[in-house]
Amino acid sequence: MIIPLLPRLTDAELKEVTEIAAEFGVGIQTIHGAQRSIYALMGDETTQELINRIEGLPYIDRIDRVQVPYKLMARESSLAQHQITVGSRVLPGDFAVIAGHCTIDPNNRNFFLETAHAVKAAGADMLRGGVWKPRTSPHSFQGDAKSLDILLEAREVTGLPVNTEVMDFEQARICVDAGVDSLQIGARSALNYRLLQEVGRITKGTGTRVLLKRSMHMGPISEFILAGEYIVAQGNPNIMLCPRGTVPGMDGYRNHPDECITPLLKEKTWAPVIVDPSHSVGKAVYVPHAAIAAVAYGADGLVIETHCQPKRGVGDDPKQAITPDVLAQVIKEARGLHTRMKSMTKTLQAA
Ligand SMILES: [Mn+2]
Repeated sequence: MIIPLLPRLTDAELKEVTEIAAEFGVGIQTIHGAQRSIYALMGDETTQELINRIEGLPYIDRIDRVQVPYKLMARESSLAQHQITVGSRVLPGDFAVIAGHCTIDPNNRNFFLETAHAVKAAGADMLRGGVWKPRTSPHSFQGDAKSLDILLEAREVTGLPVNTEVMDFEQARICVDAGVDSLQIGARSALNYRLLQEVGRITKGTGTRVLLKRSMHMGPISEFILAGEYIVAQGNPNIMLCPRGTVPGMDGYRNHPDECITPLLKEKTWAPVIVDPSHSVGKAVYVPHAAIAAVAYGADGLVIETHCQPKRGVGDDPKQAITPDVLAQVIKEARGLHTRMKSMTKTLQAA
């Protein structure tokens, strides 16, 4: 696959490139980032003749050939300069924190609003709240569409952008129509390639962020990055990768913590890495440790379950949500460490 880029092509130019590519059975996906536009030729086999034809066009500035299986997510991709905003933070570079309930209790609006104000005061940049939840048991609370109104009300009163999980196309459509700022694809859905494509397709050009969690069943790092590629290939480059622990089975922790993959992800892809320490260790008392470890590994941000009264929460909150007071301490430490890690990384790269 090859990527001809800059400057932005006119309609007539794009039509010409598209027609040439079509002769070789290759499609084109246009992605308009904040800084530049890229035109990705998508096909398994790209012949030298096709490359020569396109390279010969007078308005083509450059063609990048990407050799890894993920073409758009790769460090070598023209999207490598792409930046994503989370509230007032610009990633990569800044450090962003997403915090709030695992699940919004539709019958307890005040809890969520109280948490929303408190996480904002603690320094969070985005509010999380589960409207629909994938639960192991069909008898557990599954979430309620009414909670979306509570989430949007919390955004209104705090000014924080909001993130919520979607499990199917209908939920994604409802959220995009409602202007939800960030869609979360959960660990169980991260291997649902059809959903990844649909979410990428309907969020193209909307500015919607996608927080993609790592499936507990993903092995190689490339499998995680390729899941992100599904979304970006549909035209939405606003993707954040989220390690959240892999298979259950370590005594004492909910899952195997995997914040240690952060430097590997950052070496291979430009997408910001937002670590979820809550689902990784799964107990409030361990969450601050895992959060700070993630920052030491170079994370661009954290997503942390936080509840004003964890014991009265629903979903995962009673056992793993931290309080806004603890969140404030974690954020303070995390921001300081992130700044120090950035200068250390610069020193290492220069050495
Ligand atoms: Mn949860």
